[in-house]
Amino acid sequence: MDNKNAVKYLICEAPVCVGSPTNGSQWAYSRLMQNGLRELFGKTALFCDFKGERETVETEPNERLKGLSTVMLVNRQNYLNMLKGHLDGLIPVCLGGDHSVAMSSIAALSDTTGANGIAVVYVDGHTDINTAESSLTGYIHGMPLSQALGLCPKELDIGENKIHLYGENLYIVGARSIDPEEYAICENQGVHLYTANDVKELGAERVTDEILSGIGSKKIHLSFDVDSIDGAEFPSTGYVMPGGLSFECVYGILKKIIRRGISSLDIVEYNPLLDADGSDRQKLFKILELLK
Ligand SMILES: [Mn+2]
Repeated sequence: MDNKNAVKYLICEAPVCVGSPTNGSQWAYSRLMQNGLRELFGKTALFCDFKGERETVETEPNERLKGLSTVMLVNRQNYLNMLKGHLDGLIPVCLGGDHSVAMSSIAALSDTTGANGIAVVYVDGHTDINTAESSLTGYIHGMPLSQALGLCPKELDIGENKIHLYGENLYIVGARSIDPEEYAICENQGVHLYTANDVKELGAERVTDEILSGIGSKKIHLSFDVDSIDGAEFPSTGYVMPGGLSFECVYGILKKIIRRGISSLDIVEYNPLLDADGSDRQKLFKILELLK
């Protein structure tokens, strides 16, 4: 029987927004804390507030890797926090921040398990698999998956190894904004790509079953970007796009994967500055309840 008082999670704040073009996601964790995050978990979680400077001055503005020094400052600390969670036998949960923080979350699981032993389920409206060369914008939140696959320049290195994940163990779900070069990278790397349309056609149930059977016994890092949900249902994020999955559909996918058992989790790109009435925050809390 589960001990309701046993500590199970380490909730880690990863406050960075400059890996994206939109200000605000760096406040997601503090907004959730102000509204009952600690109470939701009770004694089952420890909390790791971000320590130290949140932003650095970009001494050499880098158009190819925008916000590089701040992105890496936050990722280096997130790596250590997530690593500590794994070493203490907890499930670390990274609350971003923009999606650049997935670089360190994936690296922490990989460095404690071995790249061969992990799979990533990436629920996102984008594929986030641009390299520094293929990116049209230079925003690092569009690159964490190519970084994990070892395709990015050394400025983005994090953790002990260059390659943290193999493409055949990467499952992207719900993408609907995909650059042509990203399709090519997915194909070359053997990535399993289920677009939003694929999910609508096949059904969330079948897609999730396929993914879990492909993953087998590997450890799962689940990375959830709120922009996988249609913009009409979850507008508090940097890219509000139509054609997304319904909240109910995304909730069902996350539920099934969490029930199977995950080793770590990201929740990213929630922007509380765009959520005046708190209705999207309530949706996030519904998702966080799945961890109870
Ligand atoms: Mn993303």
